[in-house]
Amino acid sequence: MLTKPIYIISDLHLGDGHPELLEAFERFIDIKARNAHALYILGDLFEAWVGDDDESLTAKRVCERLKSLAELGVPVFYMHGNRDFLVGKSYIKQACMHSLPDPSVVTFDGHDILMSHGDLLCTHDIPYQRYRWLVHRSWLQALFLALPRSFRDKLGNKIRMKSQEQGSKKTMNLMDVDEETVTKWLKQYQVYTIVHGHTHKPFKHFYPMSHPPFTRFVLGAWENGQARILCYQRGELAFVDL
Ligand SMILES: [Mn+2]
Repeated sequence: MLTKPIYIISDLHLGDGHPELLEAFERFIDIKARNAHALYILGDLFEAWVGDDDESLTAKRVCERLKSLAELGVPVFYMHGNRDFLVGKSYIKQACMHSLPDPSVVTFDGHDILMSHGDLLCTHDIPYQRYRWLVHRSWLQALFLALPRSFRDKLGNKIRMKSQEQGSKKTMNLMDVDEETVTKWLKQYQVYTIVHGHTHKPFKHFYPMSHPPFTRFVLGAWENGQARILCYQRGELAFVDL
C-alpha cells in the first residue's frame, strides 16, 4: 500500500487578479504536495489561458512551483479544464507535468478511479457541448494561437464575459452533471469511484441504490484564498484542509 498521500485538486482559477489564490497554491505545494506520492490537477488551474506565450506573474510562479515538485520526485498530472484548455505542450513540458486525457482511469493501490474535469458530464447543456466540441478542433486552436497575443487576450475576455452572462441565466440543473451520463461512464469504464470538478459543488455523493453502488467526489473551487483538496491515503479518499 502507498505510504505517501496523493492529492487531487481542480478549479483553482489562478490569475494575476487573485494573488491570495496563488499564495494558497504555493503554500499547498510547499506544505503538502512536496511530501506527496503524486499530484493530480483536474483542470481550471488557470482562470484563463490564451497561449503558452503567457508572461503573467501567475504563469511564471506556477511553473516554478510545479517544476520544484518534479525536482523532488513528485509527479504532477495535469488535465485540461474548460478555462485552461489551451495550455499547450510547451508550458506542460516547462512545468515538468504529465498530460492526463479527460477522462482517465487511474489506479491507486488497486482501486480504479475515473477522473475528469467534469464539463463533459454536463450533457444537459447542449449549446455548451457544441461550443466545447468546436473549440477543441485542432485547426481552430491553431488559427486562434496564430493571432497576435493582444488580440487573443481581448477575444478571451469577451468569450469569458459572454459565458458568465449565459451562466447566470442557466438553471441549476443545466449547470450540474447529468447523473445518467455519470452512470454510463461508470459502466463503460467499469469503475465504482469517480472524481471530477467544474461544478464548484464540493461533495462526496454516495449512491447506495445503484447497481453496483458507487461514489462520486466533486472537487471544490479555490475561492477567497481557501484551498480545496482531495486526498487519497490508506485506501481512502477524503477532503483535507491545507
Ligand atoms: Mn471548469
